[in-house]
Amino acid sequence: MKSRAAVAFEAGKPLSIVELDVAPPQKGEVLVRITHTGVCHTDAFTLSGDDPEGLFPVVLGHEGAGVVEAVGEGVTSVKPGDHVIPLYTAECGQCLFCKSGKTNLCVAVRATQGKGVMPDGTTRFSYNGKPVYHYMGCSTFSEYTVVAEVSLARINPNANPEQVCLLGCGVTTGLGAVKNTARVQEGDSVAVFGLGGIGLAVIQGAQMAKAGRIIAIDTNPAKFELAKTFGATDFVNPKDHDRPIQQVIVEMTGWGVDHSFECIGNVGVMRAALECAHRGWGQSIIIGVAGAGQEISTRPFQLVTGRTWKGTAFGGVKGRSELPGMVEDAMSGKIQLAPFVTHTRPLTDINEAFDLMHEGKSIRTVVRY
Ligand code: NAD
Ligand code: AHE
Ligand code: ZN
Repeated sequence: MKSRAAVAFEAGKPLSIVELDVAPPQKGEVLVRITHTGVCHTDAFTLSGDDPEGLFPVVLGHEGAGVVEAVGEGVTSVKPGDHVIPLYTAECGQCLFCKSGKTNLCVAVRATQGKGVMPDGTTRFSYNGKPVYHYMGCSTFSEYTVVAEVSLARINPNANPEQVCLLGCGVTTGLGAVKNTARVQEGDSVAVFGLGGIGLAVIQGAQMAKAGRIIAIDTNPAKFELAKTFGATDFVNPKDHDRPIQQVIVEMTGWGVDHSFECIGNVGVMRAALECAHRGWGQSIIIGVAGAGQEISTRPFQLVTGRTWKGTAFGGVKGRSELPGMVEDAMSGKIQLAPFVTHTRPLTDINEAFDLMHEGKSIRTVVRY
């Protein structure tokens, strides 16, 4: 079948709107009609050419919502007409990782997913007879996409897809990082570096956890207003200070914060986030994704004196088990999604979503088909 899609033919170039060929879903696969997709900074990161797993040509996009159109052989957990959110972190329930009860990092399809292909090693997308790669097991920048059955969460059909698509990545990652990875407790102090979709979701999560002080840090002060509505109590622009930002945060708090979150993908800021964590017990959670070849560093003394460095993928959330409930929470107002959707665009204008992100004007642009 034909599908309208935004294809990244080359790194660093705008996406091209084309008609792709999409092959039918094979065994264990599902054809999904995407109705809405967010644009996350990770899409821009991979498009930039900095992603070690980046492959071209590719259909990017991993923050979508849609409806099942058809299922391949042996698929039992979803049927045509079901409303779904594609998952870049699958949940098979069978692998060592799923069974461990310790992590959401299912490996059922991860190896082929990282190579831009379906589990049988081939692609379902092609253009002019040549294969086009899949991305993060989702490829939501195509109206019709094929994903593994284990990479789909079935959700309430009455949910607003323009909003709940953000549970496919950004909002879930931020909320989960607070709840599952950091386990923020009532009264804890929190510092959030980077106030995009991820950082603002961390702030929302911190408020839900009844954190005490929530320090919001960004070089773009235009982000502070929304951070305040989500519950941030203090606002810091590193550009207003002539000393290291970790020093500023430690001076503000006495000994540093209980939890810090890096939501940018900047290894220098990751160091600052670790070093503003409280002596003896503070922890820092890396959420941001850094480019090929980049590494983190700090003085080991920072860890010797009780700080912990952690990271999180998709906020530690198991998508098939937990996303349906998070969708219900969004529908009942327990999770706020509307403020994240600062812009909407038709597919034809998807490149504007990237421009708005790079200009610091948007939190999330949601693209509709
Ligand atoms: P975004 O571009 O919307 O937001 C980033 C924010 O960081 C912006 O507000 C920007 O002004 C701010 N910033 C940039 N440099 C800064 C600096 N030096 N100091 C302070 N603030 C600075 O991005 P996003 O969509 O919110 O994504 C954030 C990061 O999280 C990206 O690296 C993305 O790839 C990553 N991410 C990771 C996961 C995961 O599961 N680990 C999930 C989603 C996104
Ligand atoms: N491909 C990159 C790593 C990218 C990365 O870390 N992705 C995050 C999700 S970002 C969502 O916006 C993640 O979940 N990672 C775990 C995983 O299994 O991919 C690289 O460095 O190779
Ligand atoms: Zn993302």
